[in-house]
Amino acid sequence: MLCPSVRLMSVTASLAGAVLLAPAAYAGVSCSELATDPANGLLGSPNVKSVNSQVIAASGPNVAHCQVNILYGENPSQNINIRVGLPLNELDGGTGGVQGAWNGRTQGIGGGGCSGSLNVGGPVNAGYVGSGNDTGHAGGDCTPGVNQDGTYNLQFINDFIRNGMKQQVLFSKAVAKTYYAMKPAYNYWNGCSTGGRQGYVLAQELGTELDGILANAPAIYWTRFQTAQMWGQLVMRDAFGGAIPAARLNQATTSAIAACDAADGVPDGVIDDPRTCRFSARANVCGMPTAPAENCLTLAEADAIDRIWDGPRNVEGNKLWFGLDRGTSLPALNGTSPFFLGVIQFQWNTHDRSFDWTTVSADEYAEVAQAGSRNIADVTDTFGDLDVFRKSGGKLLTFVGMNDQLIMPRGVLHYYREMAARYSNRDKPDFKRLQGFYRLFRGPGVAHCSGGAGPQPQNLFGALVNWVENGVAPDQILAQNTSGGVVTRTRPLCPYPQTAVYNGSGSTGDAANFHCGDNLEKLHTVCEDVLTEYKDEVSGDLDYTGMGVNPVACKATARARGR
Ligand SMILES: [Ca+2]
Repeated sequence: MLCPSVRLMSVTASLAGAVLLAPAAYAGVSCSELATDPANGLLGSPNVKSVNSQVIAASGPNVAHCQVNILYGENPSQNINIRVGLPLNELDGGTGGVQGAWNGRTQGIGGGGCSGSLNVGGPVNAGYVGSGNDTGHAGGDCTPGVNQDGTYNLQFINDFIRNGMKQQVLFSKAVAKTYYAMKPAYNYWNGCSTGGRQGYVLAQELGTELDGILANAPAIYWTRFQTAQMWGQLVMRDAFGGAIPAARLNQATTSAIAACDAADGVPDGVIDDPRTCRFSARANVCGMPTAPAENCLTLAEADAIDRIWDGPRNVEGNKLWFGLDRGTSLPALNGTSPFFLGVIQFQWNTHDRSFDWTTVSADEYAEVAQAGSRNIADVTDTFGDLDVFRKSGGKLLTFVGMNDQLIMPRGVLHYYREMAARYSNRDKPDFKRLQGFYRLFRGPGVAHCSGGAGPQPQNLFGALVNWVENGVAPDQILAQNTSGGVVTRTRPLCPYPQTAVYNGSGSTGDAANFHCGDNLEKLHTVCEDVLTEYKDEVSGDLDYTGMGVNPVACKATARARGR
C-alpha cells in the first residue's frame, strides 16, 4: 500500500486551491473518533449538546460514508440538528478521491417550505462532504413562530431563517478538516425554494465562508411574498365568497398562453416574458366571441383573475407586491383552501396565532402587509447586500422559473435589479458588472424549482462549479424538455436581462438556433414593478430608492401609455 502522505500529496496537486495541513504524516481521525474524542472539536465543545458519529454501510444507491449528527444550541430553547455526511477517509477505507473517497469539497443542501433537510445523500454520493440541518424544528409547520401569548418566538424564527444553515456550513467545514486533515478546497451551497433563500442568507450574512452558491427559486422577502400568496383568496372571497373552480382558472391560463405565446417570436406554448403579456381574463367571459367552449367565466371571476395576475395593491392603487404571472398555474394558491404557509403568515404579521384570514378584505390587505413589514419582515425577509460575499470572491448562481406558482419570480428580479444598482458606478443598474459574481437565469414556462411546460435547466450545479473552479462564467444554461426519456426540445437559458433570441432559421426546438441577446429591462416593464414604500404599505408613495429606476422617466412612459 502506498504511504498515505505521499499519495495525499500527489493527488492534492491536481486539485487547485487545496490546502494541505499535514504533509508529513496523515493526521486524520476515524469516523467513530470524531464524536468520542474531545480533541476533535465536537464532544464537550460549547453549544454542542450532543454528537454521535458512525460509518453507515453502503445501501442501494448510497455509498458508505461517515455520518456525524450534532445537536447545537446556545440555550435551552435552541435545538438545531445538523448532519454532516463524509465520504470515507483513508483510515476508514475510502479510496478514489483526493483524500479517501472525498473530492475535497463541501456542499450544503437546503430545505423546503418551513422545513430543513437532513438528507445529505446527494452530495455524499457525488464525493462531496454533504451537510443539512432541520432549522431548529421538526416538521414543516411555521405556526410556533408566534407564541400563544401573542409574542414572537424569535428563537424559532431566527433558527429557521438564518441560524440553522450558518451553523451547518461552519460545522461541515470544521468536521471535514478534522476528518481528512485537509481544509476543503471549495465550499458550496445547493438549494431551491427555502433552500434557495438559505443560500441568499448565507451570501448576505456569512459572506466569507462559501465559494459558490446555487440558490434557485429563492423564497427571499419571506414575509412579503407569503403575505401576497393570500391576495387572490381575499379578492375571490370579496367577490363571490369562495374560490373560482380550478378548471376555469386553468382555462384562463391556457387562454393567456394562447394569446401571448407568439408575441415573443416563437410559438412554442411558452410566454417568454410574462411581464409583457396584457391578456385580460375578460376575454373568457361567457358569451364573449373570444370565450372558450368550456370553462368560461362570469365577469366577476374574470376581474378577480385579472387582479390575481396584477398582484396586491393598496386602495390608492399602488403596487405592494407582485402577482402570479400569466401562464402560471393558479390553483396552488387560489384553490378552495389557501396555501397553508400564507395562512400562517397572516398570523406572523399580526403576531396573533388565532388570526383568521377570512376576516380581511382585499381593501384591508395593505394593513396586514404593513403589519408584517413593521413587525417581523426585517427578521425574515433577507434582502441584505452582497458586499462581503462579492469582495471575498464568491459566485452566486440563481435559476427561477417564470411560471413559479408559489414564489413570485418578479421578487427575485426585484432583488437582482437592486443589486445591479448597488454595484454600478452610477445610479443606473449595471447588469454586466453584477454578472461578474452573480448571475440570474430565467426559465420561461418553468414552475417552482422544476416542472411546467418550459424547457428544464440542466446541470446548474456543474455550471457553478465550473465558474468557481475554472473561472468560466456561464453565458448560457442548456434547458430541455423530454418525453418518455427522449429529448424533444432544447433551448438556451440566458443571464438576465438577456433572453434566448431565435436566429430566424432552423428548428425552434433546437438550442443551436438561438443566441442570448435582447434586453428585457424595458422601461415600462420595470416602472410597473416599482413598489410602495416598505413599512408604509397602506398609504406610502412608490419607492424608487436604490432601484436604479428613474421616476421621471417612469411617469413619462406611464403618461404615454395612458396609464
Ligand atoms: Ca413563445
